[in-house]
Formats: sequence, C-alpha cells, structure tokens
Amino acid sequence: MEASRIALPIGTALDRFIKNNQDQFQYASGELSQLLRDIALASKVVNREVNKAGLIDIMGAAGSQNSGGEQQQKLDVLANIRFTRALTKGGEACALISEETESYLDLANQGKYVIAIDPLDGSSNIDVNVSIGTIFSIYRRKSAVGQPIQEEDILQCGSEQVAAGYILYGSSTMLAFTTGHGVNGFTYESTLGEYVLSHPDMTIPEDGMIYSINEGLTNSFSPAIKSYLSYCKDNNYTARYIGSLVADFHRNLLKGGIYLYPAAAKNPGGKLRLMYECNALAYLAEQAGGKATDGKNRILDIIPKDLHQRTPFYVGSKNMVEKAESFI
Ligand code: AFP
Repeated sequence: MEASRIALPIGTALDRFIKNNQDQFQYASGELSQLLRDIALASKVVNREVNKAGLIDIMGAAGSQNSGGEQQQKLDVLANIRFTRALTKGGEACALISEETESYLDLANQGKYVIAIDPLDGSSNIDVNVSIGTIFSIYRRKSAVGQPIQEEDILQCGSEQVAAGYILYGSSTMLAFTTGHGVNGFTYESTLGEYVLSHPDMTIPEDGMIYSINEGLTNSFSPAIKSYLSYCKDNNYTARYIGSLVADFHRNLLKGGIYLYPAAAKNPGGKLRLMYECNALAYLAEQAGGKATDGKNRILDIIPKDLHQRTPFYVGSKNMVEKAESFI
C-alpha cells in the first residue's frame, strides 16, 4: 500500500507557509512573519477560552465599557489581554490600537509594526454560542524605530497596511490573511495545535445572491438604502445576517454576497470602526477580487482622523457593491 494512503498528508502548516512565502512579505526580514505567528498563537489561546465558554465563568458582561461606551463582555477583556500580551512579548509590534482601549498602547520597544485589532468582534453573540471573530491590521511605523510613537504611525490609511486578517471562531476555527499577495485561509487542527492551509488563494465571486444587513434598522435607513433593499428582494436575493461581521464577511467571501452597514439615524456616521474592523476586511476583499467602500469612497483611501472613527461599510462581491453604490 503506497505511503500516501497510509499517512495522509496534513497539508501546509502556517509556519511552513510563512517561511515559504516570506520573500513576498514587504521588508522581508522575519519580523512580519513572527508577528503573524504571535497573532496566531494568541488566537489559539482565545479559541480555547471561547470553546470552554459554557463551562467556565467567562460568559456575560465584564462590568466595564470599551472605547465606544459599549458594554464589554468578559471574553472581550480576556481576548484583549491575550493579544496584547502576545504582541508585547513578541517585540515586533511597537504600538497597539484596540477596540477595547481608549488610546493606543505605545509598547516602547524596537518594534517596527503598528497593530490595529478588534480582539473579539460580535461579542453580543458570545453568550448564545454564535460565531465570533478577531480582526487585525498591520502597518509599518513611519517614525524612527525606538522613538516615541507619533500620530503619523497610528493614523495611517488602510492602503498602507502591510498585512491584515481575521480569525473566525465558528464550527471550525479559521485564520485568513493577506500580505498583499492574495488571501489564504488556514483551518485550526486542534489535535495538532496547528493552523493548516485549507483555503489557498481565496477569491470572492464577482456576483452573488446574498445580502447581509440589520433590516431591523430599516426605518432609520435613507430612501436610497430602502430602494436598494427592495431591489435585493425583487431580484430574489437571500437575506443572511449573523450579527458577527467576521462570520458574515467570511460566508460572503466564499459564496459571493454583500455586507452593508449604512449610515442610519442611530449611527449617522455608520457603526463599524474604520481602523480595526473595516480596513482589514477591505484589504482582504480587494485582495480576493471584491470591493469595499463607504458608499462612495474606497475604504482603503479614507484618511483616519480618530482611532475609533466609524464609517458606513459596503463590502463583498465587486458587482454587488457597485450595484449598491448606484443607488446611493
Ligand atoms: P459587537 O461586537 O458589539 O457585537 O458588534 C458587532 C459588530 O461590530 C459587527 O460584528 C456586526 O456585524 C455589527 O456590529 C452588528 O451590529 P448590529 O447589532 O447593530 O446589527
């Protein structure tokens, strides 16, 4: 019996993939590779906690608020601690922007990279065991290494990302990321403790039949958005909305679709955060052949003015985003 049928290959492990593709990384000197490994390691710990959520006292509110005044869940706080610790210990990151902290963290080291992260997105779904995620963006610092962090290091356009990705804690746990050379997805093999390449060169179909929006907010949407939603229904689109951006984005990436969170009376500037929710997914969408805008402008061209600024968000299949834009 030939070897392959006895010992089925497990596929390419994340470390091996990073090593094999390091020459593609900008400034390929190993630091970015290590940073991706640090993020992957922290996500494995968070994954372990998320999976035990029903068994240990990790559910429910933490009794504190995040930068947006939203109630923090215990797992939000835990995930923020885990990623902050891994990135601080790793030493490659010099500053950290997080949804869970008001101002950025200057790690005062020789690191060359600035990280923007939503440690646990979709936290209102934690207690009901629905998929949640982590979203991260990686930038190169602009000021000299070792100097105090400057505003120019922090408020960078999405187009300056050197890498971005998400971790989806769902029926299986997946890490998908780009370094500007396409999008690759890795599934977590918990018995090996390894992320294994399962979705090489992910691309999003140019068209799809799925639209993802919180229609409960319809009354507060503009007439243009209401017309677009009628267009979706008249064309027999399917409505799918998990309420976890990473999970909705991931499904649409695989099947084709559009996720939109427009400006609404409740959130005139949109709800989602530019720096640690939208920029990363916009970079991935474009790298997979899709599109991401605020209804008019390319998300990656938006010049951030504030760490926690919000933006309307339209992301997904290229033709579907353009169709939505044509209504606005
Ligand atoms: P939480 O992290 O507060 O649950 O917000 C999740 C989120 O940022 C994104 O993951 C969802 O798509 C969106 O907000 C859900 O918002 P609505 O509850 O207003 O639909």
